[in-house]
Amino acid sequence: MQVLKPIYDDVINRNPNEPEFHQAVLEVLESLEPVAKRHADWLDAGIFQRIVEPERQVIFRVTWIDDKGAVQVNRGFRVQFNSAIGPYKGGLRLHPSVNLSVIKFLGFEQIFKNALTGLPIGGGKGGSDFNPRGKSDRDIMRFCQSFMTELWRHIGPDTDVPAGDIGTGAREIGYLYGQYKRLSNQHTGVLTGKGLTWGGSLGRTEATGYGLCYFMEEALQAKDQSFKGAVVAISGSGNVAIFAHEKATELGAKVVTMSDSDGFVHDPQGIDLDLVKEIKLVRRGRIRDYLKRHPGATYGEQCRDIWQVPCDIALPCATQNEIDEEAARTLVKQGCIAVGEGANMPSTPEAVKVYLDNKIIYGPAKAANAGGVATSALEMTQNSQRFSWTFAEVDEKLKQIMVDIYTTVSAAATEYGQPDNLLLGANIAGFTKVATAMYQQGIAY
Ligand code: NDP
Ligand code: 2IT
Repeated sequence: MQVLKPIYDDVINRNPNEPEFHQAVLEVLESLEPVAKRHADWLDAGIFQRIVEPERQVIFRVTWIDDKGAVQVNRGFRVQFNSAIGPYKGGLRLHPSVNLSVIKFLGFEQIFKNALTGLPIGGGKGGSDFNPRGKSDRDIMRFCQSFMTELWRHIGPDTDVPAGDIGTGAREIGYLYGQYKRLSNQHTGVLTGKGLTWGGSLGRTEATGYGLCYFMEEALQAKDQSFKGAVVAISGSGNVAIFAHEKATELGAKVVTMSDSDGFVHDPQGIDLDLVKEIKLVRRGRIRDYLKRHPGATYGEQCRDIWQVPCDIALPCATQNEIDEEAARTLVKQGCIAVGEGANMPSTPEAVKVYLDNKIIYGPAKAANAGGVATSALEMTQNSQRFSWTFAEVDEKLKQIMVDIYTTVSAAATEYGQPDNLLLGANIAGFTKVATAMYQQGIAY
């Protein structure tokens, strides 16, 4: 990095103790160096400095009373990063590891991902360090209500539209929406991932995992490869992982691993998805329970050892930095030909270098997992029209969006001289759209 190095240094100095945010910014700025060299106008207009600074950040106290009557205090976040091309849009993460750095890295990535969808949505992210694990439905409800009691004044269907992420699924969106409606006296598309009888879109639940497979199938076919007959390793067993498994299997692959934060299962016969759905979605249990019904499978307690299982295609769908350099090298050594990121930033920068050096077909998160937020934008469209599309209509649109993202990203990578580097292509194509909008909208003095 040369031209953009001072901007990166400034990010480090002004945002101390935010390693995940630094990591996400570095990855994008490195890709943008050739863009900065071509665009003196964008440098002059301070686009690069502006895009790494959130437009607004809200941090708030969330107090709630647990089942035992004890007072609990959590911290809530909403980072409204960039609204150049549409209202802020992005999920809410509920996990004890949540802090400002995590929310800022996710919000920053979201800007470019959302631009790649081709739909009018800006970038934002939020969440809390609340730990939903082991909590009763009533605890979850009281937390969500208290969280929304502050958040509601900062969001709106044309301002900022939150959705799900880790720890936030259909149940939480329901409680959040109920509280928003109570406070605002309005029934609007202020959240996505809503229930199907009150404004939700068919296909949103499946969209991130399905979209990941549509994107990867396109990238694989460009290299005369396919999911058909492939052995696939998936990490995670939540929303993204489950529907990635479903679509990969439909496309002819055999998925042999899934995991949660305690460990992973390896079933060489192919993971029984109905059982995983029952364990994780119905019972909210642990993935190790899989062995009770499939004693031929094995269980490993170290999540990262999942990447030692030989596979043709790896789909990390759990969390950030779950594949490091060593895991990436193991994947390559064992014959893995493709990595598609369902999770956000699941690969460390060193792991990404291993993929690129070894000509792995690499689908970076902001392109490969954009199907979820794209379908959220389709939910917003349906809400505005007060109309709903069929599952087949939504799924067809999702598929086309993922094919279009692949085409856009691949074309940008080719234009900048590295046709196989989809990360470079995704960063440049996403940035170009947002930068153009920011430039045209002028500078606020
Ligand atoms: P869920 O909460 O439904 O599932 C998360 C899964 O990942 C669970 O199996 C969870 O295990 C596991 N996990 C979470 N944290 C860790 C950790 N620190 N170490 C190991 N395993 C972990 O979330 P989603 O499926 O929605 O999200 C998964 C990833 O996909 C995230 O990176 C998210 O940002 C990204 N994503 C989600 C989209 C969506 O539409 N939902 C869209 C685009 C990206 P456990 O059950 O033990 O907690
Ligand atoms: O990371 C993501 O893109 C999401 N969690 C989905 C966000 C959304 O608004 O649907």
